[in-house]
Amino acid sequence: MHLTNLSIATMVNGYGLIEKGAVLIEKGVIKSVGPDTPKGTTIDCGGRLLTPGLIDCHTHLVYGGNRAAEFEQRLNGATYADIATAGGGIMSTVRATRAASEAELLESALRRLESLLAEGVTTIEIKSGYGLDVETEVKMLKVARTLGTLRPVDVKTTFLGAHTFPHEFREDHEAYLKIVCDQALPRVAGEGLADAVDAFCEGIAFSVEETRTVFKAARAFNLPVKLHAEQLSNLGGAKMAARFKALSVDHIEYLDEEGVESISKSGTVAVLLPGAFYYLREKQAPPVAELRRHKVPVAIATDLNPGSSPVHSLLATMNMACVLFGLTPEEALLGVTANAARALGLKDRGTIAVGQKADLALWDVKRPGDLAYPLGFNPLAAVIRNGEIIKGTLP
Ligand code: DI6
Ligand code: FE
Repeated sequence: MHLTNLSIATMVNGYGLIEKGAVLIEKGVIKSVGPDTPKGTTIDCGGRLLTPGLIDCHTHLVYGGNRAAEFEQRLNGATYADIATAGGGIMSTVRATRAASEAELLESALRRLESLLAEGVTTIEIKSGYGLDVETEVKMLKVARTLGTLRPVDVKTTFLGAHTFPHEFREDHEAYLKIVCDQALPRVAGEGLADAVDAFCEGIAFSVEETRTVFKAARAFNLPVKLHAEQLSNLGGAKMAARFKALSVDHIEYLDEEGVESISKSGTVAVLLPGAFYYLREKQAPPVAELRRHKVPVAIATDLNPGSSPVHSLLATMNMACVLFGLTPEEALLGVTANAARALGLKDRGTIAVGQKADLALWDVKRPGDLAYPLGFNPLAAVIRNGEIIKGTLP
């Protein structure tokens, strides 16, 4: 397939824009990219914008139940932490997810996945963490894997058994840590159900020490780690994660400069989640200036989850990252392409370059800056995955 008359945002060094460019795809891989050299059969794309397929590198897409009532409670004065402490929050979704069958989880997750795919997403990360017992964690990860066989999308799974302490283990953290490290992890790793391990390091969840225990166990199975860190307070989780060469630290609104320095040294990606910031009406934005100063790669993601971020749009997330955190549209697009790939440890995607997987999105816009600009408008024209058109039509 030889596409011509494109504006190509290669995402190599920023936009890496090639005007009037062409891309040759063979066997699912990008064979050449550069200024127009039309020979042979070509497809004229009418000057449309081509970007890498979008990557949502942090979601909790698989879950049971609904938490709209908590949205109301928060707007009536309760805080996210109040609701969690009273047994709602994550635990409310845990109860619903335990009660749901695999088929039910699959059906509701498919619906959400469709929203993301409609905007050019070709790779998505999905976490467990609403089971908090071995069987339900396994059930969630299996559903996540199945999603990737039912729709044209690559699913990367993350084991988040350390999302919070389930109520039955509220007073005995050690016992739950044993279940996570000695039962769930060996099973999940043994069945190849997880590509990474995550934890929620926060006052209302796991301490830095407890998280370290989980990370040690993950590394023993050769699984890379990532962390929900410094979302509501600065506990120093990101600094500890850097010592484990974490793929990413996510949220990080309260990360201080010392923390930024340590993730800069470890090559860890900073994943910003403006949806959660927006829904929880947080005041403290992540340290964007420090991240820039220390040249930390920044990704952004929906954090799609029923509690803090019922956001089903990566384009809207790009817009929120610009408006709420002051990212430039260029940084926002890097955040859902090149840097999102990096946050998942994927080297074969996220840019348009020779040898990269041909996962591409074609947009009815002329400039890459047009993608983060509107809210609630979807200019997607077509999606190519592994070199095949899976959505829309090429002109
Ligand atoms: N931070 C989040 O954003 C999700 N998990 C986490 O640790 C949300 C969890 C939820 O409220 O269901
Ligand atoms: Fe999250």
